[in-house]
Amino acid sequence: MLKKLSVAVAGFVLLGSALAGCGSSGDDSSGSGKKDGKIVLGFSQVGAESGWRTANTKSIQDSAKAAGIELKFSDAQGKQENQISAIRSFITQKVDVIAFSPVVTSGWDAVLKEAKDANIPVILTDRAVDSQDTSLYVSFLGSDFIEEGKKAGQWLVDQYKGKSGPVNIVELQGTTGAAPAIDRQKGFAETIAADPNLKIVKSQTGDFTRAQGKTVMETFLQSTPKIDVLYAHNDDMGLGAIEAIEAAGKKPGQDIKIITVDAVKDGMTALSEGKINYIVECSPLLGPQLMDIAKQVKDGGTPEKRILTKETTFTQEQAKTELPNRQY
Ligand code: GYE
Repeated sequence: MLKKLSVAVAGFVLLGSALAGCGSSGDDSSGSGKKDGKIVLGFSQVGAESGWRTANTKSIQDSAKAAGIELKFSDAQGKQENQISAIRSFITQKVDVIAFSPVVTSGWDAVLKEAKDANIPVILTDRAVDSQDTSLYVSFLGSDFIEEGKKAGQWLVDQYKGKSGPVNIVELQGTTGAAPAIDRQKGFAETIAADPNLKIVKSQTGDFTRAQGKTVMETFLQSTPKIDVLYAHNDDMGLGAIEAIEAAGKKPGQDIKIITVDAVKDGMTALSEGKINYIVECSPLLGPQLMDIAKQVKDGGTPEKRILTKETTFTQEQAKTELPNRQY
């Protein structure tokens, strides 16, 4: 009896969506009752450059599924032109909502204008754009990267409080022109300015990857006889640098103090082993919030323009406690 009833209900829902008849629709079992069918979300991801990014992609895919949202996912392999064509293709496909994590901050105005003209709301996820016209996107969900840089700098200031003599810092920057690279460098530099002994002696991009973190650290080690501190804009570059430091016969975490950003599992493991000294957390788990915002805009709501993620910091001791719970 129950079975027959549910078959009948399913048939009714199918008929209902066939009558509604608009392209991408399916049954809306999530139940707001207002929608004809599934929300279609086009998402353009930066690439797969780091552990953070892999976790971010998984979070977005899993939460789309859980929220009953149809996700059109496109991987730009680190190239802005690929992101622009993915966004154009989402516009052509008339998706309901577009979200993307802009690889760099500049150069988006034209394509964002095209989305706006097509009445498709755009949500910035994880990284910012430098567009003056903020009406080109409905919301920006992600971390405060300046704050992350400040937290990294503050730890260092506290470490060297009351000590004399120069402290030579080398910096591995993220992708040139990317919001987290610009802001993590800014917040850090501003904060360490409190102590004139703290000097950034070398600073170069490692493009957020382990491989480049290693190569650039090798050149730092060759050209700079005394390195006291490494500040890497993400765990992956820090982990690559650790390989270079060990290959040069030095002890990471002791001969060279290391600060990174992200707190992915591999970074937290190195922190708990004493190879990294401090990690500033940056959460990649943006999926659930992104799906909520997508639903909100589809329902005609106005989300907050800036939605910040909650984050903490980890010392070596804290990493030991947190590590077993780390999901990514
Ligand atoms: O820190 C890094 C990734 O944009 C916050 O991009 C993200 C950064 C993250 O490749 O690991």
